[in-house]
Formats: sequence, structure tokens, C-alpha cells
Amino acid sequence: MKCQKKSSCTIASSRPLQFLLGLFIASLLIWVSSKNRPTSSNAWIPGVPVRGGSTEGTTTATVSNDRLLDGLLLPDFDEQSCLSRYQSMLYRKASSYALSSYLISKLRTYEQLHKKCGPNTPLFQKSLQQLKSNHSTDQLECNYVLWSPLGGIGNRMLSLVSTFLYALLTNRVMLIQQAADISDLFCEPFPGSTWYIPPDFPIKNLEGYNIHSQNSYGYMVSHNLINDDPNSPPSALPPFVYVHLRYNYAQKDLHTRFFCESDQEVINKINWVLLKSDNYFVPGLFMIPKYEQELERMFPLKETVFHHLGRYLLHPSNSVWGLVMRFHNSYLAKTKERIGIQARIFLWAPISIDELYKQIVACTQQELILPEINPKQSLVPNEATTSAVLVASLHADFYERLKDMYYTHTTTTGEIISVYQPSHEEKQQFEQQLHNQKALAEIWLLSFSDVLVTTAASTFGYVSYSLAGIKPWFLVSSKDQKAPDPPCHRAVTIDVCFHSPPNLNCKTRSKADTGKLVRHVRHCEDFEDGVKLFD
Ligand SMILES: Nc1nc2c(ncn2[C@@H]2O[C@H](COP(=O)(O)OP(=O)(O)O)[C@@H](O)[C@H]2O)c(=O)[nH]1
Ligand SMILES: [Mg+2]
Repeated sequence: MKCQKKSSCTIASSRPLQFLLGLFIASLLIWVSSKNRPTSSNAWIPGVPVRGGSTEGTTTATVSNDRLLDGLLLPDFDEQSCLSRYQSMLYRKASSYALSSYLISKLRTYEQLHKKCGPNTPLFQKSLQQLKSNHSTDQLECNYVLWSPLGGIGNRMLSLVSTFLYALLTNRVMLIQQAADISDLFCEPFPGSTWYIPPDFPIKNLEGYNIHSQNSYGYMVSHNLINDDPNSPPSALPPFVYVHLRYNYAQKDLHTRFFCESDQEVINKINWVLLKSDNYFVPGLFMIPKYEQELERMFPLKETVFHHLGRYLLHPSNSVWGLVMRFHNSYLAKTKERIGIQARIFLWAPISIDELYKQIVACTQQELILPEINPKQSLVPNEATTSAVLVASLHADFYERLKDMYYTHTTTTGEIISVYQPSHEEKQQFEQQLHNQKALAEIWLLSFSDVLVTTAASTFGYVSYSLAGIKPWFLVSSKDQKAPDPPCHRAVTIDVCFHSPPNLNCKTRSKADTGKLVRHVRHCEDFEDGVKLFD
């Protein structure tokens, strides 16, 4: 081999050992990076290079994108009633994360339980009678957890999935309240039954339950109104209990005791649990030794909890799917690569539009997610590839500026970058059906991306990347209204953050850092106070 550069010839000839070692390390690096590259089976479009290191997966096994997601979904539903259930996978990358057969068997068992105990069954009627009594009993076949929506749509999806995992662990049937903030958003997930409580459900005023409620477990424990001895019989316990796990739950009474084993023993004997939360409280369930083994069997890879359960449970209604498909087919279907950017401004981390725009550009260019613009105008080659950027934000500014930048300039790579945004609602609205539907549609469209840039601590972003099975780039929260440097960093896992952990040592009943108590639960990369699951 002829030496092209003097320096390399010198190095190779004068230090053969080091040269060979260097060659070995370089080949190792190439081998490792080629292992991390998406294979044609897990890339969305085979053969298309993916930028920004968007390759995923810690296992070699993948979940194929067949219509049943390798057994995660059942074939039993009428396809027309919920098109997204069997079609989402056609637009999303196949999951790189293996599913455990135990999780699948748990879901099949749960579906049977739900059918047997769901609303309109004799067993449900029997349990309703118990609810009207003044104590619990161990004589019932069916116990329930009733979830009531709270917070933005991202929070609702995270707490719903957390509640479902709690139901799986405790053999409860999960029901939900039919509230304005949830209507015509999701399909029914369980065959031959419904997850909505009937209108004549005896507990009224579910909206009224809050941190002060005297029916809450925290209040009752704090005021010695409940026997918290794990050996006490069900007949000594009330027929239902309210569990308050909203972001503020650790501030008052003993609501955090929900995450202690001995309290779980007590709560498990109560026939009905009413649960309200805007949190992804799954990492809290991993703190409870009683559930450890089950969780290990269901999720050998801890970081896949939301990814798999979200893909199982959450299917946009046909109205939402219509929004998703009309937008996708109009703007995104023909492009080779899709880059999702989700930009959110929080009151607790204020930042100007200008500053956040600069942060987005700095992040996407430094991390080679988007190309730089070419200061000299040059002709666009005929065969130029086109990549699409999907912007999701309440504001139009980021989209307008990005679009303008790539419209008025060519790029250093010669690629054409098209920029799109489905809506800009300006501010969060409540109980507005179309507003909620647009938000869900945008989360879904983001989840079809090859690369994602999301806002740190945004639950909207969390759901999109975890459903996608992509480790996003987090736009780091502002400090003193300025974008930090570096502007973004890569998530370590595809699971999401529990923003308000209990910070309680159950043994000593004293304050403790939840992020330091068990092996798999540590502080989040994007939100210091929170904790998340790590493998
Ligand atoms: N359509 C749309 N709505 C948004 C967007 N960002 C925030 N919203 C609205 O504001 C709410 C924010 O709550 P959430 O989903 O919990 O996201 P988070 O506040 O970023 O954690 C959403 O549910 C939407 O109602 C966006 O990019 N697109
Ligand atoms: Mg939120």
C-alpha cells in the first residue's frame, strides 16, 4: 500500500505495534458502530441512512411490525371500528425491543378477567353492591381500580399506562371515567367489554377528589382512620379508597405510603381503588419488593414498560386517526427521512422564542440531525434527497423560521429539507375535544419519526419517543431564560421520567432519595428531581 500522507507512513513504519493496535481498535469501533446501525428489518425504510444516531435497542431481537406486533395485540377486534390499532405499525419503525412471552400471557389473562368482571356483567353488579356497603370483603371475584383523567394529554397517557400496570400487578380490573377531557380520543382496548364506568356509577363527583380528600389512603393513614396493619381482615377496611398521586401528593398527609409494601398489603384487600394521577408512577411500583419478580418477568428490559404497554393500550380513535392520516399522506408519506421536533415552553423554565429557536438550530446542527445552510447559493442536484421535519408546538414561530431558513438557502449536504407543522394552538386548552384530538394526532405523527428532538421534561414529548422506541435528543431546560450549552443531550433509555417520586424510605418511614434506593431506579437525565428505570 502506498502512503498518501507523510505522517501516516511514519507512524505505520516506525511504530508497528502501536499501528496494529490502532488498526484493531479502529476495526472494533467500526464493528460496534455497524452493530448499532439499524438493520433493514428495523429501519423504517430499508437502506435509508438514519442521522443523529437514531438507532435503538439493547437487544438483537426485534418486534416485527406485523399487524399484531408479535402477539402484543389480539386479532379479535373489528378493524373498521379502530383503524389505528392495526395500522399504526405500518407507519412506525418496528420495535427494536424484545417482548417477553410472560407479558403477553399476562395481557391475555387480563383480557379474560376484564371480560368476566367488566361493566354490564353480573360480577360487576355484585361488586357495585359491595361498594355501597361500609366495608371490603374477600368474597368477591373482581376488584377494581378506577382511573380518572388529570392534566395534559401526555400526563393522562402516562398515568393511564401506570394505572394499567398497577392493575396487572394486583389483579384488579381497570376502569376509567368517561370525562370530557378523554372523549373520542382512544379506542376501547379490551375485547368484548368496555373500560368506561356506567353513567349511574355510585361514586359521583370524581372531579372533586384531591389531596385533601378524607377518603384518601394518605389522609386515613395520617389520621389513624384506617387499620394499616397488613394482617387486618378486609372486613375491617372500607369498600373503597382514594389514592392521590398527583404531582403534589408528597406535600401533605401520607400519600407517599402507597409505594410501601406493607401499605400495598392493606390496599390490596380493599375492593375498589379510585386513583388519580398525572404522573408516570411506574418507577414507584418497581420500589415495592412484592412486585419485583412479576415486573422482572414481564419486563426483562425495564426501559420498555411504557413502550410496550403504550403500544398495547393506547389506540387513537378514528377521528384522531383521520387527522394523523390526512397530515401524513399530504406531507410526510413520500419523504425518505422524518425528523420530529417538539418545542414546548414551560412557565417554570421560561425562555424567549428567539432563544429557543437558536437552541433548536444549535442542537440539530451540532448533532448532525439537520444540515447546515450553505452560505454560497448552489444549484440543487436533481437527485437531491428530501427529508421532512415535523414540528409540534403550540407556537408557529419555530416552524416558520426553520421553513424560511431551508427555503431561502441550499444546504451544505445538498439535501432538501421540508418543514411542516400540523397546528399551532397557541395555548393549552381544557375539555376541548378538537384541541385534545389535535394534540394526540401530533404525538402520533411524532412517533412515526426516525429521529426525535423533544423538550426536556415534556410529557407530550415523552409519549411520542417512548411509543416510537427512539432515544430522543432532549432540548435542555433553560437556565436564567437562556439555552444551556450544550443545547441538547441524548436520552439514555426509551422509558420516561416519574417527575414526583415519593422520596420515602418505607422501612424507616423517613425521607430518602428515591433515586438511590433500588438498583434500577435512578434520577432522570432531563429532570433532576425525577426518577426513571434503567437496565
Ligand atoms: N396540538 C398541540 N397541542 C399541544 C402541544 N404542546 C402542548 N399542547 C397542549 O398542551 C397540553 C400540554 O400537556 P402535556 O400533553 O401534558 O404536555 P407537557 O405540558 O409538555 O408535559 C397538551 O395536552 C395539549 O393540549 C403541541 O405541540 N401541539
Ligand atoms: Mg405534561
